[in-house]
Amino acid sequence: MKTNKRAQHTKKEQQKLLKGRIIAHLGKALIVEDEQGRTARCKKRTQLQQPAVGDYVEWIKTEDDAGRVENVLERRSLLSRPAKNGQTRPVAANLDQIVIIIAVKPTIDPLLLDQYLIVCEFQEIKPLIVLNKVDLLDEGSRKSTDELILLYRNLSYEVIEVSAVEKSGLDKLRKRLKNETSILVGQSGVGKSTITNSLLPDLDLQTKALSTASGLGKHTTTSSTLYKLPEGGDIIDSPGVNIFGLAHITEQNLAYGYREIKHLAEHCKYSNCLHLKEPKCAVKDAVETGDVSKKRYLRYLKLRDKLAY
Ligand SMILES: Nc1nc2c(ncn2[C@@H]2O[C@H](COP(=O)(O)OP(=O)(O)OP(=O)(O)O)[C@@H](O)[C@H]2O)c(=O)[nH]1
Ligand SMILES: [Mg+2]
Ligand SMILES: [Zn+2]
Repeated sequence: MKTNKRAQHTKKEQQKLLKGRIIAHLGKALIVEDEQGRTARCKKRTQLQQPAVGDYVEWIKTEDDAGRVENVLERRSLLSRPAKNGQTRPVAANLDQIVIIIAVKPTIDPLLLDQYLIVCEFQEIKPLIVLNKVDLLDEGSRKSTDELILLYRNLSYEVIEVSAVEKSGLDKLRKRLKNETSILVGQSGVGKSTITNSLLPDLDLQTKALSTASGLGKHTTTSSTLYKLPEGGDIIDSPGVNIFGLAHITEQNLAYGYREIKHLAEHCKYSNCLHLKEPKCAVKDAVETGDVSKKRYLRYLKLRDKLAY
């Protein structure tokens, strides 16, 4: 009798909706962190939309360290990437900031940089540009890099220079990451994981907890993972692949993704001007006078081609 009661009680307890956050997506498992900082390996309710790293969720415990995600709570932002059949897949949710890492090695790809910035403008998520590996700069690369940085600073984008290996510039970066949820993005090899490492004194611990929770053994950076910063806030280390794209962006929004074009567009003769061959186009005029960078404008045209409007 007594035992029965306890069993019932336990069952009730287990059905209680708990609050948590998705911190990784490993294999088929969703790793949920509860409000006490404990992790559990979860499945999701069959009908539920795919949760993303950073999602706040309601979940129930089905075993000691396992459970099922029942609901995804409202998101304040969502980053997705194109998937098969013209669909999109969520990459990370509830982001405040996208930290775009560039480095001398692999060579900076300004077209990729612009694409990340367009996503930031479009999704209204704060961008931060970080130039890593400054220890590798020589006279030649310093000059071309400075030119590029100046272009973006003149557009009011913040650029921070760091060396994750020499641990320089990291305090400035820490300040900008404090109390925010940020995702690190950029080409493979620019140093996202090394930066993550140098910001987290307890990375080993956090990684160990993850591999235990997932039951997958050693954790590799094949998927995005959320880590807690000691100063408050979180960073998501993402794999270097093309984690998001411009798949569903309209022609007009692509143009607005170039903030200097957006600022000038209201002065164009036509309100729907795409700044191509239209007469009295304020953007093209500004490119002529040098007020708008020709390089950026050409990249805008190149992206239009790529998206085949
Ligand atoms: N010289 C120098 N090398 C660095 C620096 N930061 C990272 N590296 C090296 O760059 C290489 C790639 O670094 P990762 O941190 O793995 O790059 P990642 O961006 O995480 O790459 P993916 O996970 O493939 O997307 C490693 O060999 C690092 O040691 C730096 O500040 N200076
Ligand atoms: Mg990595
Ligand atoms: Zn125009």
